[in-house]
Amino acid sequence: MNRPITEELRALDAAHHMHPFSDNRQLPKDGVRIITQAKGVMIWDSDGNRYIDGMSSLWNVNIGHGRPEIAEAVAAQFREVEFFNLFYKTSNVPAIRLAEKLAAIAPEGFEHVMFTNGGSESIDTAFRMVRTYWAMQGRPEKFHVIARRNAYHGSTVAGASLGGMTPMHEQGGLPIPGISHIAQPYWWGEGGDMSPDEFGIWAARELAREIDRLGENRIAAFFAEPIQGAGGVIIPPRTYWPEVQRILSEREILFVSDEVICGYGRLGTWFGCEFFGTKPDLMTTAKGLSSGYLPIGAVLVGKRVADVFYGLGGEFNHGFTYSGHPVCCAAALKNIEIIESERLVERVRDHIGPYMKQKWTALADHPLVGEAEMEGLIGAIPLTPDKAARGKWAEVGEVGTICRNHSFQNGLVMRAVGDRMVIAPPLTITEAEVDELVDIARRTLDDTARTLKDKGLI
Ligand code: PXG
Repeated sequence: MNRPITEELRALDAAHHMHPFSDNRQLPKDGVRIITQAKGVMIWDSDGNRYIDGMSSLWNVNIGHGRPEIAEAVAAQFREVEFFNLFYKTSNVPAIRLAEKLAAIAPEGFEHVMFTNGGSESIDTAFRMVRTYWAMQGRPEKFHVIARRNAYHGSTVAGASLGGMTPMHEQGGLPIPGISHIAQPYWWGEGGDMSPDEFGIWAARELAREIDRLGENRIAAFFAEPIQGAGGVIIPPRTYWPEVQRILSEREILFVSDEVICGYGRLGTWFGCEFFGTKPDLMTTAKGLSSGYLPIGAVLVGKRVADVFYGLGGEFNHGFTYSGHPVCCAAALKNIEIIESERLVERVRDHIGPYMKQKWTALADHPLVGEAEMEGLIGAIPLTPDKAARGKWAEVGEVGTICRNHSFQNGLVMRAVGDRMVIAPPLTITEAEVDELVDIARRTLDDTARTLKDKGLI
C-alpha cells in the first residue's frame, strides 16, 4: 500500500473514529499506525513497515497472528449455526465443547464455566457472583470487595471500580461503593528500605489488616491478578502469594484470580494461580482464551461457588446476548487445541520462557535500566535516572514515552506503562525472534539515552 491510502485512512479515522484510552484531539496530530497485515509475531502497517509484536497485540494473541486453522474453524461454524442464544433452555455445540475443555485444563475443582464477551464482562460477572454467593446463603452483609491499587480489571463500571487506576476513578464517579484498595506488591517502586522478601510479606499483610479493619463478616471477596499486567508487569516478591494464600485460607472470603492476562499459558502454566500456587474460587479469563481471534471471555467457577449456585438453585439474573456465541466458542476451542497440540504451555515453561528470561534480564546492565524481570513470557524494565537508589524521573511517563517511540521506530512494539517498559510476546516466538527482539530493545535503550542527553535529562 502507498502513502495516499494511509493519509486517506488517517483522515477518516480522525474524522469519525473515537479510540479507546486516547486523547482523541491529540491522536490525529500524532497520526495513527494502521495495521494491515499480521503473521506469527510480526505485524505490518499500511506503509509497509514491519514490527515485532512484542505485546501479542494487547497481551492476548498467544498463538501468534494469522493462523489459518482458526479461520477454517470459524468459517465451518458460520456455515453450521452462525448464532443462537443460550438463554431459555437452549445451548449450542461449541459452547458445550468449550466448557468441557476448560473444565479439563483448569485446576482441580473447576468444573463449571460461564461465558462472557471479554475480560471486563468476566470481572462484572465474578463481582455479581461473589456478592450473590453470600446473599444466597442468607449473608447479604458480606458485600465488600477488596482489590489493589494499580490493578487493572477492565473498563466497565465494576471493572474500573475494582481496578486501582486513579485516572479511571476520576471519570464517571468511581469507584462504586463497597470496594477498597490495598497496596500492590511493587517492591522496586514502593518497597523503600525493606528487602523484597520483607516487602512481599508486608504487602500481603495489608490484606489481613484491611479485612480486620472492615470486619471479616462484611467481606465478600478479594480480587487480584497473579501478575499485574496493565499496571506495568508487577511481579510480586516470592514471599507475597504464599502469605496472601495463608491469610485467605484462615478466613471466610472468596478469592478471584483475574487471569485475563496470565491465563492460557503466559506464565508457562495454564493459569497464573498455578504458577504461584494459589487456590482461587473463581477465575476471570478472556484474551488468550481465543488469542484475540474473536471476542470471548469465561468465568471459571470453582467447587465452593458452584456448590452454592447448583446446590441451592434459584436464578442468577445475569448474562449477555452473546454469552457463548457459537462462532467465538469455535475459535476459542481451536485456539486451545493449538496450545495443546503445539505444547505451548510446556514450551514457555521449559524452553522459550527460560531462553527469553536469560536474554531479557541481561538488559539489567544497561545504565537506564533499574532491573529486568521476566516470568514465563511477560517481563518489564523500569527506566531510572539512578539505578542504585531506584530513582524515578521528575515527570512520570515522559521517559517511557520517549523509549516507546524509539522502539516503534526500531521495529518493535514494546509498551510503556509510566516509565516501565513491558513486553509479552506470543508464546510461539522463536529463539531467533527473541534474539532480534532483545537486540532491538537494547538499541532502543541506547537511542533513549541519547535523546535524554540531548534534552538534558541525564
Ligand atoms: N482484567 C485484566 C487483568 C486485564 O488485563 C481486563 C480485565 C479487561 O478485559 P477487556 O477484555 O474487557 O479489555 C484486562 C484487560 C493495557 C490494556 O493497556 C490492558 C487491558 C485492556 C486494554 C489495555 O495494558 N487488559
